[in-house]
Amino acid sequence: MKETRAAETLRHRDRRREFVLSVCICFTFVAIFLLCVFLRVSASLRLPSPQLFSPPTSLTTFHHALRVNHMAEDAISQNKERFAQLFGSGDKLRTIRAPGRVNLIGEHTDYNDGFVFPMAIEPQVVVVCRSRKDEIVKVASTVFPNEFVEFSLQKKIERAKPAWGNYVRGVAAILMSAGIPLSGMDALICNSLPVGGGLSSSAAIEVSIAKSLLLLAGLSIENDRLALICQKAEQEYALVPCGIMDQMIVTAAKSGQAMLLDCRDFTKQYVPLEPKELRVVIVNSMVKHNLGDSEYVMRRRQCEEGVAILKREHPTIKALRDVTMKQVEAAKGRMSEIVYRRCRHVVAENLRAIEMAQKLLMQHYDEAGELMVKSHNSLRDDYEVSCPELDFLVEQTMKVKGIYGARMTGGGFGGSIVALARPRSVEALSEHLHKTYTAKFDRQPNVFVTTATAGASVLE
Ligand code: GAF
Repeated sequence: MKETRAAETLRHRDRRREFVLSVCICFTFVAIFLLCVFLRVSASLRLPSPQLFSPPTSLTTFHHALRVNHMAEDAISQNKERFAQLFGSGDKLRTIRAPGRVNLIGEHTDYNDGFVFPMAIEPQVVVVCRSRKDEIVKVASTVFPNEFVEFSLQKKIERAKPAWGNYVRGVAAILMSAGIPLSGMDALICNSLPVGGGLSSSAAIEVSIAKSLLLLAGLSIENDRLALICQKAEQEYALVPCGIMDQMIVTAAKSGQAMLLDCRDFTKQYVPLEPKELRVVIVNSMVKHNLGDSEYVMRRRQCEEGVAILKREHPTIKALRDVTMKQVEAAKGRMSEIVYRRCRHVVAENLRAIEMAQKLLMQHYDEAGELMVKSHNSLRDDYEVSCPELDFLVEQTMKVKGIYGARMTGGGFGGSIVALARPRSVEALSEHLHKTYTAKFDRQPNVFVTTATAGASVLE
C-alpha cells in the first residue's frame, strides 16, 4: 500500500515536471514568435537608414550572355586612334567616363522636390581629350562622325547647331559663369549609350565633358555642385527643363547599389542590389516620340498648378512633395480632372520610391516588383507619359515566369522599360520579348542586363 502511494507520488511529480516543462517550451516558442513579429514590423516601419547599408556587394563574378561589353579597353584604345586621326598627335591623352542611368522607381518626382531611386548602368560615355595651347574647345562625337563643335572660351558662348553641341557649349558656359577658369581642349565623345533610349545619354555627356574640362584645367569640384551645373547647362542650352535626378546619379552613383535621392536636400541613401538573386534588365523599345519635350514642360506646369491650388488651403506647401493623398482628395473639386490625376501620381509615386528602397533593402523582391507595376500603371493612366510600345513591353514582361516587376523608366513617350528578374528567367524574357514585340510592332527591342556601376570618374 505504502509502495503504491510512493509510486503514485512519484508519477504525480513526474507529470507535474512534464507539465512545467511543456509550459516552458510553449512560452519559449511564443516569445520567439513575438520577437520575430516585432522585428519584422519594426523593420517594415523603418526608413532605410545609412548605418543599415552594407558596402557594395561584389558583382565582378557575374557573367551573362545578355551582358554587353560597354566600351572595354580595346574599344577605348580604338577611340584614342580615332582621336589621333581627328586631332593629330601630341601630349598625353586623358580619358573620362560617365555612365548612363536607369530609374528603378520615382518617376516625374524630381522636379516636385520628391524622391527618386535610380542606379548607374554599364553603357556609358567615354571622353578622350587633350588640352590645347589656345582658348578653343573643339569636340567630335562617334555618334555624329562628320560634325565638329568648336567655340572660343574668350567670347560669350551661344547656342548653335549641331544640337548635340549645346550640351558641350552649355557645360563650358555655366562652368565659366560660376567663376571656374577653363583652358582649351580637343575632345572625342565616345558613346555606348543609345541616344533617345531614355537612359540619360545627355547627363552622361554633360558630366563627362564637365569633368574633362575641369581635369585639363587642373581643377575638381564636388559632386552636387557639378550635378547642378550640368542641370543648368541642359536647361539653358538644350532648353530641356529637366529635374536633377540624371545628373545626380551620373555623378554620385556607387558600384553595386541603387541610390534613394531626396531631390529637395540631395540626401542620398544607397541600397545594395543582391546579384545572386536579382538581375536588372533593360529593354529599349527603340521608339523616340518627338512630343516628349513639350509634354514634359506641360507636366511640370500641371504640377505647379496643383501646388498653387493646394497652397490656398495649406500655405506651408512648397511642392507636391509636401502634399498628402488626403489633401489631394480633399482638393479634387477645386482642380481640373487632369491636374488632379497628375497630383495623384506624384504623391503616390513619392511614397512608392521610399517603399521600394525599403523592400530592396530587405530583399523583398516580389513586393518591390508590385510597386514597379503600380508605378507603371500610374504613369500610363494618371500621368499619361507612356506609349503603346512601353505598355506592351511591360505587359509581356510580366507574363514571363520569374519576373518580379517591370515599368517604363525615364521621361517616357518611348525609350526603355526596366525589369527586376530572377537570374534564371532572363533568357526566357529576352526570347519572349523579341518574339512578341517584333510580331506586334515590326521592330526589334534591345534587351540587356546591367549591374549597378559607379558614378563618373577619370580613367587615366
Ligand atoms: C527626364 C528628366 F531629365 C529627369 O529629370 C526626370 O524628370 C525624368 O525625366 C522623369 O522622372 O529623364
